[in-house]
Amino acid sequence: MTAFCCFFMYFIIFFSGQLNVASGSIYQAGFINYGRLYNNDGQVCISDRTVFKADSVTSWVECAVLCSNTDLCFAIFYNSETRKCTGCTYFGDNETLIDAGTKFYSRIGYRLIQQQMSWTNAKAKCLELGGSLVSIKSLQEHDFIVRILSGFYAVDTDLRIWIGGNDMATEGTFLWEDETAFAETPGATKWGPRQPNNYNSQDCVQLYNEDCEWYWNDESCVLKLYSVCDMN
Ligand SMILES: [Ca+2]
Ligand SMILES: [Ca+2]
Repeated sequence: MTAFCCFFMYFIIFFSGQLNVASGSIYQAGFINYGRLYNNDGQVCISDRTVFKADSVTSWVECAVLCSNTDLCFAIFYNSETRKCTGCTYFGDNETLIDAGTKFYSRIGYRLIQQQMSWTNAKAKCLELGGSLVSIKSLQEHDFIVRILSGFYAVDTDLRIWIGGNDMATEGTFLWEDETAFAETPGATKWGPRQPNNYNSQDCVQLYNEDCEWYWNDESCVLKLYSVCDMN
């Protein structure tokens, strides 16, 4: 029953991905779409390209999640002051600004590195590419990342992914790549059952899938895994 549930869910995700390729050309294999790209100087989602509008959205990530849950949505405009989020099928040039300060988000936000590396080498790889090993600061961001990873998991059920958390400096105190502590975003963690357990001195945080759900686990840093870079 569990296997069937997974199969069905991943079929839908794969189908959505292929729809993006056909219609938007924003999706790239190995990349997770949506991310800060540039200010929207002169670019808006005009009415016949708008697929939804939402107010009181708390972050661009939440706006991107709304977009990824909406058919035919390939790009977003988000204003962090007015909290307005607009999803569109595409965008045009030389059109009027929606609101000053609105930013356009699309294309590369997170990058899945499909090379198996130790946590330290994965961190170095992200830096080399101009990003950093991903820090996950909200459950919305977690959901957004794993929603796309699930497409890769469908073809590799051993898939486990390095993310930017570790407790190398002080046992039990997990920090993200920007040195902020997990404890600073309470309620935003997604530890798996009985994790973190520091089993045989585990100091690096991975994403893993269990019964169709993605969780965090502390793991030995020398293990060689895929990883996700934040390219923003
Ligand atoms: Ca540890
Ligand atoms: Ca563990």
